[in-house]
Amino acid sequence: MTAGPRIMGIVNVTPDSFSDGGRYLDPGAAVQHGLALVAQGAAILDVGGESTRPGAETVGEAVELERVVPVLEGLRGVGAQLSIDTSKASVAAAGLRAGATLVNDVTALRGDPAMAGIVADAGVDCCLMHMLGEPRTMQDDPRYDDVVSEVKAFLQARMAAAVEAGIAEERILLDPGIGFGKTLEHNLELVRRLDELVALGRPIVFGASRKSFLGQITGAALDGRVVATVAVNVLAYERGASVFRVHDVHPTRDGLEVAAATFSRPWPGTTPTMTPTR
Ligand code: PMM
Repeated sequence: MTAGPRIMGIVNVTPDSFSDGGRYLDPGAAVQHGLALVAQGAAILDVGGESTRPGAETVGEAVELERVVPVLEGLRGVGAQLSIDTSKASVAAAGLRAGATLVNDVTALRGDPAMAGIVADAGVDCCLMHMLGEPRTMQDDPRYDDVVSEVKAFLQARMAAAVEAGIAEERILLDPGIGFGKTLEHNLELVRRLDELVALGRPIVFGASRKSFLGQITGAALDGRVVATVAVNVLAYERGASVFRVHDVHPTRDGLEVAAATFSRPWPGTTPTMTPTR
């Protein structure tokens, strides 16, 4: 297991994701996009068929399966770990059969009672993310007494529940859920105090790519947020994040290479994680 930052390239097979919705709805286009992200330096590809942007409606299982399975099958063996971004156990199971070895569940195993068992039985990696509320309403006036302490307590509890369900702790990644029920100030506080989440001992996944708080700071529209995305990812690396979920892989890789050359760090945890199991 090499230390150093890992980039998770985003492959959204959706008509309505906030920044790239509709662009890769065709499976062939999504596979080509994934290949390009690997060539740019993505170690992981996160394939999702349901948008979780603020206000998004849920999609049915059949639609989600139809979107993600052909894309995962087309990306199998391309040299990156494949991640399935879903909160449905049936979609996760199909994704694992199609080659994924990481389940990225934005509900942290709360969305579907069968999810924890699927992950435990398959022995694969699993990302547990914090979200306040649900995507449809999460940005309606989110409030915390102390956002970092509350996110930390949540992640600790979800990690305990996952272990209780039979998921090995070494397989777990944690994510503060940037933009999921958080104001601009909440997101910035999470970056400033990310080291408090790193103290949980598991790799931290950081997903701020092109998100609206970056637009609030810079005034930039979606595709003008690349530099802001690189900047916040470099800051998160410096504070201890390990996995960087982004749309813009090449510029993020350049930024993280500089950050990692300056502050090298071992991979968190004692046991190797995130090695493809098949
Ligand atoms: N953000 C989105 C979707 N999935 N998963 C994790 N683990 N962390 C995130 O921050 C995250 C996610 C929403 O962004 P998108 O619409 O660009 O995929």
